[in-house]
Amino acid sequence: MERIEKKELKKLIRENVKTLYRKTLENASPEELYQAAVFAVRDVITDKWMKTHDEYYERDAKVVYYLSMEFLMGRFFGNALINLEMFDEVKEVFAELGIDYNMVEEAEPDPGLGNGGLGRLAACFLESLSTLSLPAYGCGIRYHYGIFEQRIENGYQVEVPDNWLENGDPWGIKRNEYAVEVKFGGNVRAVGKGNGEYRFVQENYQSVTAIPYDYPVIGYGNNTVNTLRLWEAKPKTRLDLKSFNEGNYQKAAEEELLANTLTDVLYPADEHIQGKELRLRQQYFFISATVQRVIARFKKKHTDFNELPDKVAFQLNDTHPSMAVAELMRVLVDENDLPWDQAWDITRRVCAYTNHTIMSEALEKWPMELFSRLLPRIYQIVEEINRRFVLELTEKYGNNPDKIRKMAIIADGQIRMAFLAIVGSHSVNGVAALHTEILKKQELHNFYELYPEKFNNKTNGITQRRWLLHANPKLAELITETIGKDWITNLDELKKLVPYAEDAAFRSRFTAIKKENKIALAQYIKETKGIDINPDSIFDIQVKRLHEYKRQLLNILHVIGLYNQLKMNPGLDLVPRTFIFGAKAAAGYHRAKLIIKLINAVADVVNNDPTIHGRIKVVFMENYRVSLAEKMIPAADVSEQISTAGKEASGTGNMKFMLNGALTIGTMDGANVEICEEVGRDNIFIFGMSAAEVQQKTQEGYDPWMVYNMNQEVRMALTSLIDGTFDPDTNLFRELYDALLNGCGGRADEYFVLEDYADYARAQWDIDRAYRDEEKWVRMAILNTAESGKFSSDRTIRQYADEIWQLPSVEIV
Ligand code: DL6
Repeated sequence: MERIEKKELKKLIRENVKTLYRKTLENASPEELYQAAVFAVRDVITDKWMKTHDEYYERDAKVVYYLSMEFLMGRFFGNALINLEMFDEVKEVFAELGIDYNMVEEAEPDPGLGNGGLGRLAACFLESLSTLSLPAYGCGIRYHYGIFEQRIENGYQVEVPDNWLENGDPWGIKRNEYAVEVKFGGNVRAVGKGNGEYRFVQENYQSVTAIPYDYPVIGYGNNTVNTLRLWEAKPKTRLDLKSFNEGNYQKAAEEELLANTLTDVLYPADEHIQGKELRLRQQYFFISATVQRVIARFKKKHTDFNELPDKVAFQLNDTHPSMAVAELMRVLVDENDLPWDQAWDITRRVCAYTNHTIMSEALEKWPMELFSRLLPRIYQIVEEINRRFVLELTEKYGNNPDKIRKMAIIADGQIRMAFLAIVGSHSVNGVAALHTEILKKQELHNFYELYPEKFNNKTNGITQRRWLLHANPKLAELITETIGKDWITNLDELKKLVPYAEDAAFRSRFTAIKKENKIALAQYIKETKGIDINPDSIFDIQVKRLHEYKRQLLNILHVIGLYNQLKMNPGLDLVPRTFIFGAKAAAGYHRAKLIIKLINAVADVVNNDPTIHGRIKVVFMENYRVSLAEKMIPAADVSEQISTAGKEASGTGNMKFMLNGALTIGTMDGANVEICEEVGRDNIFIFGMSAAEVQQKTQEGYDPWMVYNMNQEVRMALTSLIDGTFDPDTNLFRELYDALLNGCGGRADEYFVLEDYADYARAQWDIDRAYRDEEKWVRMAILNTAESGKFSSDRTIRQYADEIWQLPSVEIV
C-alpha cells in the first residue's frame, strides 16, 4: 500500500498552506491547516480510487447503487485517516509541527446532508461496502444547505441555514464529463416507429443539467475506494439561447430559476412527508441522472439488456428513490426499444426496496395532478404498471374489490410510492426483526400475502471504525491491547472480552476510560453551555430526532417527577444524575418544538434550584449532529431508547451506545429487542408495553385519566406543567398537558407516555440501585460492549450482498 513518509507529509502541508493561502504554518488558521492537510493526503486516496474504478471496469464487476435522498456522512478527515491507517502518523506530524491536531479536525464542517437515522445508516453502509471490498456507489443530492443548524434562544429552537460549502469542498470532485440532462413537464407525443408500434417522446419540457460530484469512500485497511456521487443541478446553458431567440424568454428564465433552486436545500422533516413540489422534482432529478449514467456505463460493455441484473443492483433507501422503477422502465422502453415485458422483468430483478418506517405520516403519496404535470412520461409508465398490477390482483382477488383498491398503486387521486417500490422490486426488507414482522403481519400484510418470497429482514448496523475506533480511541486501544485488532474488521471478536468482565484490572481500566470520557464531555458542556456537571453523576443521554413517538416527553416528565420528589423529600436517597438531551425538531413540527422548550425550561429551574444541591441536572445540547454524537456517546452511562413499542423501526443510536459500554433503558421496540437478546435480560433495563400490548390497548381504547387518577407521581408531574413551575406567565405547556390527557388535535396520549410512566420510573430506580454497585455496573457495561458484534454494519452489508444483491467482492491489490 502507498504510504507517505512523515517528512514528506510535513513538507506537503507546509507547501499547501503556502500555495493555497500564501501563508506560513504559524499564521494559518485551523480551517486553512485542515484544507492543507486534506490536499496532502488526497494523493494517496486518489491513487487507490482510480485503481478501484479501473479494476471494476476491467473485470466488468457487478456494482450496487445505493440510492438515497440522504447521506449523513459526518466529517471526512479523521475517518479517512483511520481507514488509511495514517491517523497516528498524521497526529504525530501535527504535534511535531507544534499544531494541535484536534483543532484541525474540529475545523472541518460536518456536512448535514441527512435528517437522522436513515441518512446516517446510508453513510455506515457505504463505509462497510468499501471495507468489505464490495463494488458500490452511493447516489444522492449535493444539497447546498443540509439540515439547519439549531440554535437555542430563550429555550426555543431557532433554525439557521447551514452553508457547509462556504469555504470550499476539498473532498468533492466535479465530473463535468458525466453531466446529463433531466427533463420536467411538457407533454408526451406518440411517434410511430413504422412497424405498428409507437415510441413516446417528451416535448415542450423544461430541463436542467445534472452535474455529479464524486466523494471518496475509503475502505478500512484495504485498497478499495468507492464513490459517493452527489448530483447538483445547473442551468443548461447560462441562458437557453434557442428559446431566447425564438422569443421564449420566459421559458429560458424559468429553467434557469429551476436549476438554481432544485438542489439548494434538504427537506428537514423526517418521518413526516410534506408533499412539496420541489421535493418531487429533487427525487426525479437524482434518480433520472443516476439511471441514465448507469445505463450509459452498462452499454459500454454490453448489448444484451438481459445481463443488466447481473451487473447492476439498485437499493432504494425508503420510498424516496422509488421513482427508479419507472425511470428504469422509461430508459429501457423509450430509449432502448425494449418490449415492456422484458423491461419489466429486468427492472424487478435490478431493484430492491428497504422500508424504514411505519409512521403513516411518513408514507409517501403524491397527488396525481402534480405528478402527471411534472413528470408526464413517468406518470404514464406508473399508470401502465398499475394497470397491469391491478389485472394481476383481479385474477387473484376478483371477488374482493375492496382489497384491490387498498393495494393499487394509484388510488384516491394519489400515487402510493411504497406500493410502486414493492411491485417493482424483487426484495422488500425491514430494518429490524420486529419491524419486519410488523410489516408482514400488519402494514404490508396484503403484499406479504401476494409476494411472500420478496420479504426479508436486514437488521441495521453501524460501523465500528467511526463509532469506536475513531470516537472512543482510549477504549479502542484497551480492546486492541486485550484481544488484538481483529475486531476492527470483525466485530464478533468483541465476544472475547466476555471473560474480562471478571478481571478486576480490566474492569478498573474500563471504568477509568469511561470516567475520562465523562470528564471531557463535562468540560465541553461547561465551555459551550456554561453548565457545571458532576462527572461522578450518572450520565443519562437521549440523543435523536425529536418526535413524539420517541418520547423525549416521557424522559422529561420523569425528571419532573424526580424533582418533585426531591422537593418533598430532600433526604431522598438517589445517585446524582445528569440528564442530557440532544434533538432537532422539524421546523414546522410545533409540538416537538414545544417539548424542546419544556426541556430547557425544566433545565433552568432544576439546575438553578439550590435546595436540591445539584443532585439532578438537565442539559439540552444545541445542534445535535454526527460530530457531537461522537463526543457524547463515549461518555454515556445510560442510553435512553424509550419509543412506544412498535413505532421505532430499528434505531441505530441504541447500537452506538451499546458498543461504547452504555447500558440501555428501553422498550421492546426496534433493534432494542435484538440488543436485549444479545446482551441478556440481566444487562439491560427493559420496561413498558410490548408492541402487541400497544396494539391491543389501541384497539380496546385507552383512557389516560385512569393513570392520572391512580398515580400520584404522574399527577404531580402533569400539574407542574400547568401551575407555573416551569413557565410562570403564559401557561405555555398547557398544550402538552392537554395532549396527554384530553388529546388536542389527536388521540389523548397517542404514544402512551402516561401508561408506561410507572414502569419507566421503576426501571430508572433499578438503574439507580445497579449503579451503586460499581463492580456490578462495570461488568454489565463490559458485557454490552462485548456482545455488540451483531450490530456491525459489516454484518448487515454482508447479508444485503449475499441475500439481495448477489454481489461478489472485488479485492483491489
Ligand atoms: O433504518 C434507519 C432508521 C431507523 O433506525 C429508525 O428507526 C427509523 O425511524 C428511520 N426512519 C426514517 C424514515 N424517514 N423517512 N421517511 O428516518 O430509519
